[in-house]
Amino acid sequence: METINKQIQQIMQDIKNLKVQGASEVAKAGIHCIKIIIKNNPKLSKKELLQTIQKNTKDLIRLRPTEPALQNSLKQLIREFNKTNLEGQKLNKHMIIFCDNYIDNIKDIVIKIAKSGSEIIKDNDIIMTHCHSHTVVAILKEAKKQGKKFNVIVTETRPRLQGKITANELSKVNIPVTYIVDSAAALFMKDTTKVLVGADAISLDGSVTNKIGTYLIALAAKDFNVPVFVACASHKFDSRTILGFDVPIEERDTDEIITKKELNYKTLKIINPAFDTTPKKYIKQIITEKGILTPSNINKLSKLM
Ligand code: RUB
Repeated sequence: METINKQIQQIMQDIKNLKVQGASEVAKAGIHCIKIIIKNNPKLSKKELLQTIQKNTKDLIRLRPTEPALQNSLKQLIREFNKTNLEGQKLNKHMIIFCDNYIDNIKDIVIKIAKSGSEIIKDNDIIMTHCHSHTVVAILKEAKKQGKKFNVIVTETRPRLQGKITANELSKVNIPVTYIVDSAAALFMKDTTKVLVGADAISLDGSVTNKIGTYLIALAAKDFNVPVFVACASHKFDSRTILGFDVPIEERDTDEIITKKELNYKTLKIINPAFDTTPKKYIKQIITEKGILTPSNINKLSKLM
């Protein structure tokens, strides 16, 4: 049991410290974590197992509060658990298969979005992207595979520099990349033909929550008439927004920006929000596995879920 607990703690730590990052990967890791719990607790009663799952689900969600994909995935898992009449070993087996299928489904969704999203990439495009989205990288790799010739501008993405991951992954498949600091985005917008970013959450009003700085890039894009595309699986729809709530923005440790040693803290406040929300008027299209939507018809997603 000790080793299992360590394994679960490790997954949670990896999610918290961004070793596992990007909404889709976080959702997959969350499901994987619950799968380990189910697999290693064959002797618990159905009620005890459900309580253990629910407790760990809460812990997982608290790690990254701006992640509906994680929340929706875990909710589906609990729904399936409650729906089935199975007990004991049969229940365990059923839920383990459910977890494996769920993870495969997330992978398939990314492949599907890559296929349809690659259609927006044209020869000679200069695409600006921000942070590291597995979905965006998949689209760009697919477009490259199709023989399209384009360049990508990658912002470094302060404070955790996930842009480095994007730049490396694209360079590895010979896509030309220009790596810039975030504050150079407006300067480089005049050369940009499209902005393509991922998303952590989609709201009922069509706004998109993604890595901090996305909103600023969208504002610059608007000024240069550059269309903004968002690649986003439908399970990132945040149903709390149906009730009128905003997508909560995760605040991270301020040491990610600057350490306490470096500044006089007496009159100073440091805030480190991980995400921001771009209003729908700055977004041209949202590429989902259920089709390419405009922000105005995003409410279709709530019906399709
Ligand atoms: C990553 C980020 C990504 C989205 C989408 O933020 O903002 O654009 O999560 O990613 P962080 P994906 O590094 O803080 O997790 O397309 O992989 O789901």
